[in-house]
Amino acid sequence: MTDATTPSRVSQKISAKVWEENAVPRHRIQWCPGCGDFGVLAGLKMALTKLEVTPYEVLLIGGIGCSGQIRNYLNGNGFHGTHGGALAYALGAKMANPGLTVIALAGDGDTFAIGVENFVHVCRRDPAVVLIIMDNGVYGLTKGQHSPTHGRGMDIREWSEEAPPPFAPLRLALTAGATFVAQSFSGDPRHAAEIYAQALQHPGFAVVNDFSPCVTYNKFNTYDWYRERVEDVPASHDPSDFQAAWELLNDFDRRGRLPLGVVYRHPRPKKAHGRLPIWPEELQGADIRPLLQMMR
Ligand SMILES: Cc1ncc(C[n+]2csc(CCOP(=O)(O)OP(=O)(O)O)c2C)c(N)n1
Ligand code: SF4
Repeated sequence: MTDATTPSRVSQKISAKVWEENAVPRHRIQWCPGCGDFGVLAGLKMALTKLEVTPYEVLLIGGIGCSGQIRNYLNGNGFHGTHGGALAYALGAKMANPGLTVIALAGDGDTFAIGVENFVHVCRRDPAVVLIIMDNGVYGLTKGQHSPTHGRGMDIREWSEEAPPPFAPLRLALTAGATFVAQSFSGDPRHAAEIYAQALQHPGFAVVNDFSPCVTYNKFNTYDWYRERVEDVPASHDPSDFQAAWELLNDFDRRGRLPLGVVYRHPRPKKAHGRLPIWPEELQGADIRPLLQMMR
């Protein structure tokens, strides 16, 4: 923690249970049985436990969608924002309190449709915030309409104006300037946990696109469909090489495969939050009570 107003880091061993206290109990989780978002929840819990992060050090920001519910299923400070707004809140929270570990948890519709301008500009600004996208190719909460990532793996002849070609999350993140770009799969929460842990340790904006099947509305991109296509980023890949990251995506596309792992990690020296205006001094001693009163 870098902020004098927040408690110092507890160095005791953190058990996974700490992430379940005060959270909605497992039997009351609203997701459909088998939803990919369970894998993200498990992976994130593992990553936070492994890094011995405590709930009071974390701010979890959910978007609106089935995905955004994940925030309620974990202990920790939380905020449920508007559809498409998770990253705007994340950026603001990080600027106000750089000591917080800020994790935005959003759907693919949330991120790449209504929230796409937030996504692009947060990539440019590069705050030390983690974004995990639960990418299921549909709007789950509103009953399965096509999202921008819909159609992944479809025959090119099936694309039409109504169903245009699917969005490419990793390519957009790279182009817009994200400094950590990775992909995971809910069907393998242990592997996802490793990726999340790396994202949490990254000193800039970390994007993890997680293939998180919607078992109710997306009958095409199923767990089996993914299992047949995902492939680990080869150990020989140098994620610090932007050109190599782009070539890797080209190679996977050509072979009809989907990369899992860290595709790009900018090699800049660690200078936490150096690229972001931070106002802890201005905020210290500020009286926000009138503002809160006004909003009641
Ligand atoms: C401004 C606004 N527009 C539309 C909606 C309706 N809405 C709620 S959730 C949702 C889509 C959710 O899809 P996605 O972000 O992919 O998440 P998922 O439910 O698949 O996890 C939409 C369009 C809303 N709540 N607010
Ligand atoms: S509708 Fe889809 S995304 Fe929503 S909880 Fe059910 S399986 Fe998950």
